[in-house]
Amino acid sequence: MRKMLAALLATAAVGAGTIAVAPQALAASKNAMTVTATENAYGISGSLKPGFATITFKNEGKEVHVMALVHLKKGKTAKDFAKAIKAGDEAGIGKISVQGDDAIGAPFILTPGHETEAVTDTMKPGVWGMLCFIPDASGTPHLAKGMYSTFTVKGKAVKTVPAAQAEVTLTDTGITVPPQDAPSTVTLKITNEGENPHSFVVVKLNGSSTVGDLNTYFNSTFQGGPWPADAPGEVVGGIGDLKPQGVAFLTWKNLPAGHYGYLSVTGDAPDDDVSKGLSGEFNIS
Ligand SMILES: [Cu+2]
Repeated sequence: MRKMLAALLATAAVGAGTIAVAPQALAASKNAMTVTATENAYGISGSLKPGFATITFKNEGKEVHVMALVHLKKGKTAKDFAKAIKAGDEAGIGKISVQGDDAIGAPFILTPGHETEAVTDTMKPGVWGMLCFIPDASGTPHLAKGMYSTFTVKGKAVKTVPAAQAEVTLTDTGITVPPQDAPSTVTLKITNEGENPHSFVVVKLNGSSTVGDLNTYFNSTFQGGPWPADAPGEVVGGIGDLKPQGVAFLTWKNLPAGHYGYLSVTGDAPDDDVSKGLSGEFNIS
């Protein structure tokens, strides 16, 4: 668990940016699912087909929550998933899942009071499991308290490609973002040009805190339970692992002006993505 946590908020160099594309409205999509996290459960509304699918993740609780996804192997069911969770069998969950299928750039982690939206076109049909491994104040992972669920992806693939106003590129050694301040509402097209999966998590930094301060806080100081008001920052959005050559679209809406950071939370220290340069800071004006 400590290792999984370490993988979470792991940070550096920012290259020159790209941007362009006139702002366009995101095409209305009916292929959408909303996941609402509280202590300690998920509320899921909507359903997903393959193709371009919108996943909205909301944290309406007092603690940090993640929606980690696994794609169950053909023939494996919600019952098999629940059995492995109840047994506390991390390896068992791995055994019934298709390795690598989860690196789709879906929403991943949020601190309380935030909401994020991502569009991915790489969800394969079948049963998907969702779980939260963040610990409560006593160190018990939320999944052991019932924070897991399943949903099914089925039907005809949706081909509507979202419009984006800016681009972010992930590589194995850095993240390239537009050089200028970001708007309070935007859709980013995120492409992984590296040879390994990477993630893109967006944080709001408090006071003079840096993205490194928040990363260290999460990995070393935070022990679970309610997210403290005096933490170096908050996780306001982003996507989890995105496979090489993968593309995902991340939307944030009405984020307040301020100082922000981004980081890939993929990998375990000392080989985590932050140590390899995948983090940086920006302003929303
Ligand atoms: Cu949780």
